Amino acid sequence: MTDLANYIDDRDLERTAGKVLNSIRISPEEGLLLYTKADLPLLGLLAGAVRRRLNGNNACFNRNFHIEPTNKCIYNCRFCSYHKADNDPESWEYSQEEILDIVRGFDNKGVTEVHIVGGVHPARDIHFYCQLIKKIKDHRPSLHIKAFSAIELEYMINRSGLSLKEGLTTLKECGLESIPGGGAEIFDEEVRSRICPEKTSSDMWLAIHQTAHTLGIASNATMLYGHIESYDHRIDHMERLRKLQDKTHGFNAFIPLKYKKANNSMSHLGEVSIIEDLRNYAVSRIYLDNIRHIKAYWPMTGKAAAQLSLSFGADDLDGTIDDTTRIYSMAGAADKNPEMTTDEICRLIREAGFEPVERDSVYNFINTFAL
Ligand code: V47
Ligand code: SF4
Repeated sequence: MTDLANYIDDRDLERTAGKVLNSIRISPEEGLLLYTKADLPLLGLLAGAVRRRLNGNNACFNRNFHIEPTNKCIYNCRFCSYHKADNDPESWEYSQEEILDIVRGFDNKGVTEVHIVGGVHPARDIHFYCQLIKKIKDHRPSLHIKAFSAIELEYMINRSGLSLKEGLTTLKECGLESIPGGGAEIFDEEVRSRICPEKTSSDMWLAIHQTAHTLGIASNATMLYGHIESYDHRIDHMERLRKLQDKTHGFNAFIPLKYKKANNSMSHLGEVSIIEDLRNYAVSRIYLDNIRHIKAYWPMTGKAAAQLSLSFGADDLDGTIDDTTRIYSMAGAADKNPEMTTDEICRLIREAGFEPVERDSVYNFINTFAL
């Protein structure tokens, strides 16, 4: 192998790069070194090596749609542009029948997953959501239900007086099959107390995912970055996830979420650059050596940046979406009506030099698209 010393003039960085290329886990200090000292081409090379080891040349996606039952929320996360007060003309609250109408609207489409997340509605409990997912399953049993962030779960389970294990078991029996990664934000307690002080604690977020994993419910994990956090905080966040994943192996994908500034009370912070996004994808790919997939969520990044991120460690573009989510358009994402056809998503992947693969919600491959 080419001597890394010819290309890297920092000995610690050279040693860290050598570890990554030899599949040796890096420490939190070495993760920090990558954030602070490695240039973009080096990060691309290292993340590309890890990505190839775990996922070859594949880039996957699924055919999905979202349902956001309500944007009314008991919390007031400072970065959130989505939640609205009860009497705000921009607030909504769909009944079960209205939600089923959305599901029925996809009856003739080849979607495989419905992703359900929304605000934490004060009056809705586990019975409401159990009934809802049962009705969806009755209507279309093959549709995978990926639903409820840990924040919604904590509230609905708490209200019902059940333990986490009992609450999640009940939801699973009603049809819940996997859990999305929202609500993680940044685990550092001090930062969390400044950006979302009322929200579910980091320990509780981790406990909910751990309990889900032990019950056979897979989940994702997110990290909200590009606001007031430091690189130390990002490493601490990923370290907590890596430790939990060593125990449970229940996380399917990690999704870095870039803070978007429109219409929320942290707007003055601005947004980080695409270079920072790519650096962050790369370090995440390298650091989280035990989470197989890194997702570039294109309704947030935009299509071009999602394409680029495939060369910096990402291997999953989420789904076709079909214009069913508002979280990011309300926070200023360029694409106000996010949707992609299978043909378009395959073209984007191929253009970036990768092989498109349609996956199901737990990452079994359903379809390759041989030319
Ligand atoms: O937890 C809210 C984030 C998350 C803003 O699991 C913001 O497959 C940036 O978790 N700027 C919800 N981010 C969305 C989410 C998600 C998305 C896609 C796929 C999956 C998955 C999960 O959205 C929240 C919060 O971190 N968020 N407001 C904002 N202004
Ligand atoms: Fe509510 Fe989620 Fe927005 Fe926080 S991020 S205010 S929990 S909708």
